[in-house]
Amino acid sequence: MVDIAAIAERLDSAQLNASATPQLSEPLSVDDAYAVQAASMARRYSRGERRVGIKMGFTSRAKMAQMGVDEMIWGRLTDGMMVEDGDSISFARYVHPRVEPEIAFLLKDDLPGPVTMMAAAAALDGVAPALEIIDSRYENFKFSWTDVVADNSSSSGFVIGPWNDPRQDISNLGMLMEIDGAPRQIGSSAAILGNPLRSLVAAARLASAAGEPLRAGDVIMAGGATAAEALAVGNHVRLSVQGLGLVEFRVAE
Ligand code: 0L1
Ligand code: MG
Repeated sequence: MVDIAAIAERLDSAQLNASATPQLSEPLSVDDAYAVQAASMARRYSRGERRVGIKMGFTSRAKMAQMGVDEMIWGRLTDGMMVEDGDSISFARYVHPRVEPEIAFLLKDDLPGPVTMMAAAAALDGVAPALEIIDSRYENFKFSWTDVVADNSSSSGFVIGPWNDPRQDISNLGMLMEIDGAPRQIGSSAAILGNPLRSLVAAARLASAAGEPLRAGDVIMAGGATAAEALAVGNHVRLSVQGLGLVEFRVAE
């Protein structure tokens, strides 16, 4: 019998103390993995953090290939993970952070799933360029599919740029992620399931199936469009998305 609470406590402590934990010794079922995620997030909520949305993961071939998995995942976002556009993060608060270029959505209406792409688009208040800071709590950033789900899908931080009018075609926007002024990842929003809106549709379905349907005001991160890049103290990360603008942050000690 899997001890959901004990694994949740272990992953939560690894996140709180910014210290890696060994890979789990027993394989988890998908249901157990999401139960661990929910239990570890309940610990964060009990410390005062508030759920502000969800993130989708492994929605692009580049991310699946980088991490050796082939199915999407999701995780919860809290206000404690929010980083203001242009601010600095403290490297010491993370185990081995990485950054990846994304598209973020803001909902103006509740969006219980399953939904069509048209209904998902109609529920949008805004769309923005965004950077996700991921940080696996497992040693060497190595995990199985269910282990990363248990670890809240490596959610760690997110930075959102300017909100734009969602009534535009976002299916194939050029994305350039620079670190310290040098191009590090170049891609297209099309890498995210052919159109990031499909990730929102999947988010609505998965969140509803978990009994936490998407609500007005929620932020949804669509998933990395390219592979992620490791962060180091002193880095300045900047993402430019065609037609949506810029988002950036710095890495301090
Ligand atoms: O956006 C993504 O595809 C991130 C997946 C998070 C899991 C990870 O790569 O650690
Ligand atoms: Mg991501």
